[in-house]
Amino acid sequence: MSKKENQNKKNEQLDQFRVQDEGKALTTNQGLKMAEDEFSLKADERGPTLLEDFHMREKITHFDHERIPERVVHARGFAAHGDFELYESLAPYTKAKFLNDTSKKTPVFVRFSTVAGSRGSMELARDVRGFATKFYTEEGNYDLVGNNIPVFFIQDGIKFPDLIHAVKPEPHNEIPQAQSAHDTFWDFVANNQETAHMIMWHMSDRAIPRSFRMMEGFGVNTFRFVNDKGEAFFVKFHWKPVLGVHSTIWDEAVKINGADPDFHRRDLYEAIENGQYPEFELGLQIIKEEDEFNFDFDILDATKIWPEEDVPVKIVGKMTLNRNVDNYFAETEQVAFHPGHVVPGIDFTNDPLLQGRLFSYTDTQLIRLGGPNFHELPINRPLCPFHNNQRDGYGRQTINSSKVAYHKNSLAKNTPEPVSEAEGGYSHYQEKVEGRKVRARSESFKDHFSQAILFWNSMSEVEKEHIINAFSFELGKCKEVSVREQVLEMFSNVSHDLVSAIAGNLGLPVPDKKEINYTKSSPAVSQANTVKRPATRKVGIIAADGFPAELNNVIAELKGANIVPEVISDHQGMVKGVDGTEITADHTFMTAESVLFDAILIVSQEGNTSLFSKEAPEFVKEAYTHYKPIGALKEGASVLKDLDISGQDGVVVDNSEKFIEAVAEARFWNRDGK
Ligand code: HDD
Repeated sequence: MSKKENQNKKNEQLDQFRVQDEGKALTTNQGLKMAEDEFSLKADERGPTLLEDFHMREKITHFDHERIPERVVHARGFAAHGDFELYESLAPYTKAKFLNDTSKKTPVFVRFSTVAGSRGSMELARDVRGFATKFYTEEGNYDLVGNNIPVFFIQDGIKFPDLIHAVKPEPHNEIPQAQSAHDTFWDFVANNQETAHMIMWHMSDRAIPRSFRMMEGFGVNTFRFVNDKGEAFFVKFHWKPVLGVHSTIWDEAVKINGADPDFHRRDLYEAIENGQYPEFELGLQIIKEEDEFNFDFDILDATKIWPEEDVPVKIVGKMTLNRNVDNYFAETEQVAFHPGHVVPGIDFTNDPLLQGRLFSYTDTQLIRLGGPNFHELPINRPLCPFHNNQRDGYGRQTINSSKVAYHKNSLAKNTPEPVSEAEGGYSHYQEKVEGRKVRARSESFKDHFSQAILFWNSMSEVEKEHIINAFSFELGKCKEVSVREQVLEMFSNVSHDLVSAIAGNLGLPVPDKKEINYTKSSPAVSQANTVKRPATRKVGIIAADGFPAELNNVIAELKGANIVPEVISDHQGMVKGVDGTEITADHTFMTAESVLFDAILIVSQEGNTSLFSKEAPEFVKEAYTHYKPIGALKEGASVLKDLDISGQDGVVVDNSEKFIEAVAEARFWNRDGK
């Protein structure tokens, strides 16, 4: 469904490279049709294979070389194509054409990822999520390479290898995979206290998103906009998901990893295939140059947010993801992002983390994609023409037919020729820089705790409880007591309540109160204040043969609210209602788990098998303990009675309108008198 109808210029370009092998004759890579593909060439039927067998050699050699190095970070990811539309011209701030012309759609390719795990790791790891967008603009590719958390662990790019060495599996035994819950990570945290603010986010629900479609994205670093008058502005980029920001809870995440390690990619893939296209609005925070020093933090420090209440986020456009890739390797694995891929009107600042990033990304593509021509891979090609004097290298595709490959020249009339700024040539913003060459951190970067406190102050009670649990889990997995103690010491600078609760869980003494009195909060960072919609939520309907006729209407109503109902029964195939109507069972209790659904609607109390009467209440109970909406239709209500949950928050009987409202609410934290 998503495929052909969502054509854009990038996909037209990719069409030139798409190959359909189905229905074709088998050939070698040289185009030679082969008469046999099952048997190697042998000296006699039972004899040795011959070196002469070019077909076997080619086939096996290619197979032997199929793998490329995975990304050193963000190895596990999933991507989709889409379009970006601009709501209003941003000409007063930037001359970037794709941000000036509201009549144009810009093709995009977005890759979401986890950070620490390797390419085959589970997706519901407690981790930061990458959110990288490539805009194929008429002026060249612009990459916004962000995360789902607005701040970062470190302030200077030179520390990135240290951070990653600490969080990756420990080198002596390569344990644990895709987890920060181990000694080296927390040792790094306690000994590099600039991590404090990021760790608060990392221990929050943000690190276990419900869906890639329900996360915010942030450019994190401070960039610069330049308009056509040469005026510059500091800018931070935001992506706001139209469905709001939602998370799983830890117990659920752990179980999802077992039930469906591909949970997030499946969710994105299916949403796009179903035509429920994920949408994200682009937001900008803009600070005038003259206001650079008007904040109680340094606006170039990537461990700081610009609180939205102080610097409002201006919503300027929308991105819609509407097409899945045709080939994971060719597109998702080979896409190469770089925060240094900019267009006129977008420039860098002296944010020292950004400066480090500007080196790293090309460098890593060289090893990962095997040479300097990765820009020629179909997914990485700009939509506009590109010409320069760079030549040769592994895998070169273009045939540059001129004999001139140098500048300046007379033989090609001095072309390819640099273009003036007025004609669209990129020209770096002429920032005045003065100072001494030093290896140092600015004094203005040394407050590591105020915004960590701000984050804590902004959390709801439930969010605070989750943060305490996350710290207690992570530190509880650390073997070294000294590491646990150092972390407690460190976070006593953030909240005495927080460390007291964690220390209680760890059975350790509570450190002295050290926190400064910082009362500011930012409601925008709490997920309690997010948008809530029923759309695209997945409802598991437990129904057996003989289900009541009303179910058909309920399913229609759920679909009307853009909810995705899936039927679970004691057998697959068709399930028959009392009135003779049939619905398809998408799952049995063997193929589905309660944690894979946003809500459960129980319709039948018993099915044909004893498994039904055992599993159906289990499904409901588990969803209930995860604070999810529970609906019951007709005899399903007796399951609620048996479980003693009737009348609890978010438990709805025979009322589909109320049930849909509950699905939108998603979690009911006040159950059981809490
Ligand atoms: Fe990075 C990949 C995001 C700091 C070095 N980074 C990578 C990806 C994302 C980010 C989303 C995956 C892109 C994809 O899907 O292919 N990185 C960030 C953010 C950062 C950040 C938001 C902080 C603001 N990164 C950062 C630093 C360095 C790197 C400080 C090194 C000095 N990042 C890399 C890399 C990667 C990468 C090694 C690995 C694969 C790749 O680039 O293409 O160059």
